[in-house]
Amino acid sequence: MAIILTESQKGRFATDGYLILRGVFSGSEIAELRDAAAEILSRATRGAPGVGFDPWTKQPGDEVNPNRVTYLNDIFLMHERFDAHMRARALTQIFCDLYGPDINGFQSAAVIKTPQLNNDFHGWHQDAPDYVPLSNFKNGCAITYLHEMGPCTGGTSLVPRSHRDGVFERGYETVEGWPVKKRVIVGFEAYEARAAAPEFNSGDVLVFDSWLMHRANSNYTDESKIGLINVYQAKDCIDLKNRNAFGPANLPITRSGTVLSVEESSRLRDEETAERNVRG
Ligand SMILES: O=C(O)CCC(=O)C(=O)O
Repeated sequence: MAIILTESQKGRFATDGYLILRGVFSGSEIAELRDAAAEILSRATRGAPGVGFDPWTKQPGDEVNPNRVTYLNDIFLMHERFDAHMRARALTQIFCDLYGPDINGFQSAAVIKTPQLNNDFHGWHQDAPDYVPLSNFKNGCAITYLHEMGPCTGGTSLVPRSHRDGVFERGYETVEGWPVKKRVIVGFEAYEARAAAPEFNSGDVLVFDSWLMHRANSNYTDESKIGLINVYQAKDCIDLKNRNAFGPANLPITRSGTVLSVEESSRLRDEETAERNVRG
């Protein structure tokens, strides 16, 4: 179901830096996405390059995620259901409403909070430090929740209105007894009291500006909780140093508000890349 954002929702996104859209995907769509996730998670074995694994234990995980994968990139290349999800009108319309009719892909990933995962090491962060310099602010993320997920069950916390205060320095702290360092935002104390930890239902979508401070929560349940990450940017938001190494980098997804097919996207990316190279 494509949602047309109201002026009030667009205003809230501009002011708060995020929107929560309820029931965007139906039960049957979520069931298909969960099946596709189980398929690719069963193939991701510990040590595979570019894949994140639960740092706390090497014990087997649950049925859908036996190897305790926590992070998987470029899932649109691993399963056609995730390519279709990246092009879903329900997601692309949101970004056309926010950024205009020509939208490119930027990232297509899955974040999995494994059973009993203490995710505090993941830490408060902004995504923008990994992306800048960009030529404008028209870059944002949609998380599609495949399960009920909240403050202690693998949801996402965020700090409303933290997105236009700049790109903050990132730090990494050693915590005694932890297998990995804890990621932090330097200066976060000034924001902590404003943090919110919403409850999400399966099929809900969180849309947030890539400069917004946020965190992936711990999961104190016995089942893996899966969120799909789709980052998009406007065609006129230029990755000035070509830093984006994800598969959807510069991949046209909509043009003039129309969703492109896999073939159209790839042909147009080649054409636009050739044009950019000619212009230098
Ligand atoms: O999975 C989440 O809840 C948040 C994901 C996240 O923080 C990220 O990918 O940057």
